[in-house]
Amino acid sequence: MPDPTGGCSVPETREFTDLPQRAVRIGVAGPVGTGKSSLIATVCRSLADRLRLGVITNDIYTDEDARFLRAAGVLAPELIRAVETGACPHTAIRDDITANDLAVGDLEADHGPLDLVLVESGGDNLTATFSPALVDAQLFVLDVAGGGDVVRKGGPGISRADLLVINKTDLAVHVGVDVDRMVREGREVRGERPVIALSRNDPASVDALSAWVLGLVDAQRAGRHTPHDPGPMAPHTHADDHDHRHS
Ligand SMILES: Nc1nc2c(ncn2[C@@H]2O[C@H](COP(=O)(O)OP(=O)(O)O)[C@@H](O)[C@H]2O)c(=O)[nH]1
Ligand SMILES: [Mg+2]
Repeated sequence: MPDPTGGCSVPETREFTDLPQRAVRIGVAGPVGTGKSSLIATVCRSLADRLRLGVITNDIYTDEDARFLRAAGVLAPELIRAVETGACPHTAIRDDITANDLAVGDLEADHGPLDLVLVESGGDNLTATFSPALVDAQLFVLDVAGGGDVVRKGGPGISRADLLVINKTDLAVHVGVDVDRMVREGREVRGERPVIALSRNDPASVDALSAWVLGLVDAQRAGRHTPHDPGPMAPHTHADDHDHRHS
């Protein structure tokens, strides 16, 4: 009787539930200096005893953020990896996510299983958002020192990231900014999407951020969270690079 498999071995059927669970991925975007690396350090300090964490940083020319986080001692150094984008940061988190996707995959392969990988965008302007193909959810970080009007300047991250963070609220009194107003203006443009006023020196606000992260991880695991695209940046070109266009 002929071999019905034609000599090929038939792979064992695997239940969906047998598949290894991949880490939930959260992207952290926002302008340079708003406190993205510090926020990641805060989340790691707060949740390292509850989640197996990893971090991928993006810098244009260096691995500065990865070195900062390793020096801060928030995770074992091998759980923090840098991607040098070599190009405008939004390219690596949205237009061609290959380097970041591989970095997360390699980190999990080498040190997994992990529960959560935080991906920090190289600081860009108000237009940069992550592709939902790279991260399951994303937060957008502004700070009070950037000015009380910055929420009103809008953009896809401010309006539609899964979470908007108004950071460094401890500085508000020094820079004459009304935090409540910034939060209110954020809520006005974001509808149901949450806004957190954060300072790393304010434990209640750190607890709120940690609760959001844990809720997101739970929702993603339970299939209750659908990654969504905050939307593209406005079409633009780079004046000194005629082949580089985003539409
Ligand atoms: N006062 C204050 N400073 C902060 C806070 N978070 C971050 N910073 C400072 O803001 C600066 C930029 O932070 P960093 O995390 O490197 O920003 P990134 O460029 O967005 O990653 C650093 O000097 C931080 O120490 C905060 O909650 N309060
Ligand atoms: Mg940083």
